[in-house]
Amino acid sequence: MAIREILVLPDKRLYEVSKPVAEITAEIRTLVDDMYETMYDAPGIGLAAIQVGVPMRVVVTDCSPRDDEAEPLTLINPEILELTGDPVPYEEGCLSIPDYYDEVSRPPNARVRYMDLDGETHEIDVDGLLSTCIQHEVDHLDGKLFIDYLSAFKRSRVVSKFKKQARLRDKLAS
Ligand code: GNR
Ligand code: NI
Repeated sequence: MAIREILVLPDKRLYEVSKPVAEITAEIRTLVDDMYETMYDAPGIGLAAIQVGVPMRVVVTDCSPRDDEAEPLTLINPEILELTGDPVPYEEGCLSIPDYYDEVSRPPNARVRYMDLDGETHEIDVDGLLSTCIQHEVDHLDGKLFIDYLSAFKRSRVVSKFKKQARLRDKLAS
């Protein structure tokens, strides 16, 4: 297992649409192992493969409360079948947009279809934090970030800040 580097804004790969997994290969299993290690190390409650630079429809989550037993959930090719309920605001963050948090309103209930690492298809109903997390991760697979739900003004301010940081990093490294 290995901790992989997490892409951060303004990395353009974060806007790529990820491809479905056709077959669960050894590479996919290694990717999933590494994604858990990377997510727990960060720490975060979810991670999409594109955040480690792999444009495949693979997500890992663990929304269990701190100090409770781990509840890892691996979703291959997740699909949101239905979203219900009046949108509820929640303060979101993203490992690819470090140290920035803002409120996003999403429907509270989701029906999700996904495949596990054994190739079995499941359909589950989720709510609460897990619903928010899965919606956030499936957005990543479609090249969408939580800041895309904010006003253009706020979004461009955040993107500009990260572009400036990247320029400074490049300058210091050269
Ligand atoms: O760790 C994370 N926390 C979080 C909090 C509120 C809503 C979504 C998330 S997901 C985020 C990890 C991440 O960036 N996943 O893509
Ligand atoms: Ni994220």
